[in-house]
Amino acid sequence: MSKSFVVAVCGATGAVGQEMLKVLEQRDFPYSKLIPLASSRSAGKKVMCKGEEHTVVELTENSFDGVDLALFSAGGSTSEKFAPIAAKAGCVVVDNSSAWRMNDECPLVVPEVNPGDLDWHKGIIANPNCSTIQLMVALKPIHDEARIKRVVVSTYQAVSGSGQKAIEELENQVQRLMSGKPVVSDVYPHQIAFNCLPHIDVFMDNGYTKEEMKMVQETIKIMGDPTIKVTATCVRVPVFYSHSESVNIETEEKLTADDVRSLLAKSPGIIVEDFPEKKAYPMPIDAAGEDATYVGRIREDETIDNGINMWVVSDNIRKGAALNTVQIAETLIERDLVRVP
Ligand code: NAP
Ligand code: 12T
Repeated sequence: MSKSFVVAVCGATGAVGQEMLKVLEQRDFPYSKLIPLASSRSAGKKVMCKGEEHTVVELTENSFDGVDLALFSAGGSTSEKFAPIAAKAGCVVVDNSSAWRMNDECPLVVPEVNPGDLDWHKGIIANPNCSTIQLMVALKPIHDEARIKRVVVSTYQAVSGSGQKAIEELENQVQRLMSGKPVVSDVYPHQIAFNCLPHIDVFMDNGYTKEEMKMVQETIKIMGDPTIKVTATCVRVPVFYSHSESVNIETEEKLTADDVRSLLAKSPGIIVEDFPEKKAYPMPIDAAGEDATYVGRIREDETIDNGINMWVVSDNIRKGAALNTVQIAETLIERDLVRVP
């Protein structure tokens, strides 16, 4: 990567934006200029990247003049309004919100799975939901090998997925409960400390939550295969970083547990950690701060002919958001696609 780009990070003060700056630094992303954007609340604040201090600038309609690439994580309504403005100014947008994911004009990309979809971008590329991304990394090699017919997934999702305020809410509730004080819930509808909430994002008319339906619909778009059936239950748990998923898979062709272990061990972005005799399996506290998607507890489902159960864990703020976004940007550069057609 010899060329350098003017890069804007929109939402640079948030949980995802801060991690984006860290990932840009760790991967030595080739920017010639970095512009951190946020609301007027944070304008003037300082953020760090590659050892240099940058002043946060308020996001406005003129923020994207002369910008090559914009990484958005400032909420759905901000993306809805400003992503088209950025694209119109000739800037390629990689968006983390759910605003553009199901739009037919926008590729929805996990670089290990469907990098080719970047070829048809028209200026706005969507980053999938965090729970979908780690599921796709783990399912793609299995689908290629044995064709997946149906997936039943239950998630155990960290509070960092709902932003900086939710991280503080869990911290505060734990402290208050341990000192005998009543808890306050602002971000979540109920106490999250020492609890589980089977409710992420809003409820839909069919009784599922929007988070559950994102997993169903985004899987089909990313895999490019409308025949894969997914059904999901999404649960918020009192974990700070990394989502965990219990995944039951039914395939067309038979795969043994050993087949799945060796297949996943050689697949990009995956680390297999599956040694029950050593009590070794993926856990959110170990995956936090890491890049890989960890897979363990791989077993044959003994109730059907071709079934596999497994446990999939990844840092929701890194692979689930910031890292996947930066990997999309790197892939755009590799493929010479940093231009709006
Ligand atoms: P957060 O910690 O609450 O941060 C929000 C960021 O957006 C802050 O930088 C905030 O700036 C900025 N912002 C808010 N309103 C704005 C406005 N009107 N104009 C400009 N900037 C504004 O939230 P987060 O967890 O980082 O999440 C941010 C986004 O990423 C959300 O859209 C969320 O859906 C998405 N996300 C996606 C995934 C995924 O599944 N891929 C995972 C997590 C989050 P101030 O400092 O000025 O308030
Ligand atoms: N409600 O980007 O609360 O669609 O964990 C990501 C995370 C929405 C999204 C969460 C959410 C998204 C959450």
